[in-house]
Amino acid sequence: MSSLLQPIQLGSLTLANRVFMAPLTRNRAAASGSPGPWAATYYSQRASAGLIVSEATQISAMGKGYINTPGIHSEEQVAGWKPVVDAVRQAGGRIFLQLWHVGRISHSSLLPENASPVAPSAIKAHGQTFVETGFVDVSEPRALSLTEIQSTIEDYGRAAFNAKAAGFDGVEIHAANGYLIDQFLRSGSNVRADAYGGAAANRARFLGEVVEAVLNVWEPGRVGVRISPLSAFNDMSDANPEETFARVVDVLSGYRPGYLHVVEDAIGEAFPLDRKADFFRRLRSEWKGIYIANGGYDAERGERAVSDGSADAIAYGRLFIANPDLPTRLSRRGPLNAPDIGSFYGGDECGYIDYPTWAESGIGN
Ligand code: 8OZ
Repeated sequence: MSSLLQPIQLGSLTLANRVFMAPLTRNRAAASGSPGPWAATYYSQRASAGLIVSEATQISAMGKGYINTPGIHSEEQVAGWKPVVDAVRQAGGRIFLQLWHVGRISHSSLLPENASPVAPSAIKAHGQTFVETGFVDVSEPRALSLTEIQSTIEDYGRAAFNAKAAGFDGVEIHAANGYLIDQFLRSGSNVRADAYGGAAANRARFLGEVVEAVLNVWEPGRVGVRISPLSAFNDMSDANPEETFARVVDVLSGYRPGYLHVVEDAIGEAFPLDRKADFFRRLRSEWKGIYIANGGYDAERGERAVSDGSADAIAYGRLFIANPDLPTRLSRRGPLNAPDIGSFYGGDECGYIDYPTWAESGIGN
C-alpha cells in the first residue's frame, strides 16, 4: 500500500493520509477580509487531504500585505470562515487555519490609515507585493517597539482563539517565506539590539512567544509551525542558517507543537546545493516531532520520503490547486491536471473550483 495513504496521528487527531494540502494564497477574499463566495466549495473539494492548511490569513489589520487576502481578526471574518470549515468537515476533511502577519512585506495602501508596515528592524525588502493596481514595491517599514511586540503576540493569541471559534481543527503559525516571524528569525532582516535581536536565540524569541500565546488557546497537537530556512524569497538572508535554525528547533522543542512544516525548496533559493541535503537531514533528525516536508515533491519523491522516514507527511501546493482529489491520483499514479498559473492569485471561480477530479475527467480509471 502507498506510504502516502497511511493514516497519521497528530495529537488527538487521526488524519486519514499523509497527503496534506499546503497553505496557498489565492487572493479571492472579500474586501472585508472574509473568505470569498467560492472558498467553501474550493476547500471542501479538497477534503480528501490528510490535512488542509488554509491560505495564509492575517491576524490583524497591520498583518495584511496583499490585496484580497482573508483575516481572522474581526467578528465578520470569523463568521465568514464558519461555513468554509463546516463544508470541509461535512466532506470528511480536517482543516487548520494558517496564522499570518506579513511584517515588512506590505504597502501602506493596504494598511489602516496608510500606516507604514512594521518589522523587527527598519530595513526595507527589495521586493514587491500586489495591490489594487498590480505589483508595487513594498513600503518603507518601521521597527516595532517592545510594547508593540507584546501587543502583536497578543494578536496571535486572539487570532488563534478566533480560529477556534470559527471551528477550525487547529492552527499553523506562518514563520516562513520572509514574513514577520521569519524577519525576526534571520540575521539579514533583524538587527535589533534588544532581547529580540542579535544572537540566534534572541532572534528566535519572538517565534517562541508566539507559539506560547497560541498554546494558551490550543493543545500542542493542534498547532503547527511552518519555516523556510533556506529560502531567499522576499529578500531574506541569514549569515548562518545552520546556527539560526538549530536554535529555532531548540526553542520549538521546548514547546512541542504538533508538527514542524518545512519549505525545503523555495523560490530564489541561494544556498550551495551540496549543503542543502545535509541541512534538511540534520533539521529532520534534530526535530523529534512530526515533520511535514514541502517543496517540489511529486508522487515518487513523496512516497520515498515517507517510506524512508525523511518526512512524516508531504504538503503539496501547486498539485493540490489543480487536482482536488490529489491523494487518489498520487497513490494510484493517476494522471494529473496541470495548474494554470495565470489564475493562482486573484480572479473568480475559474482556476479555483473548476479543476475536475480524475473520475470527472473521464480518463480511464
Ligand atoms: C504567494 C503570494 C502571496 C503570498 C507565502 C503567503 O509565500 C504567501 C504568499 C505566496 O507564504
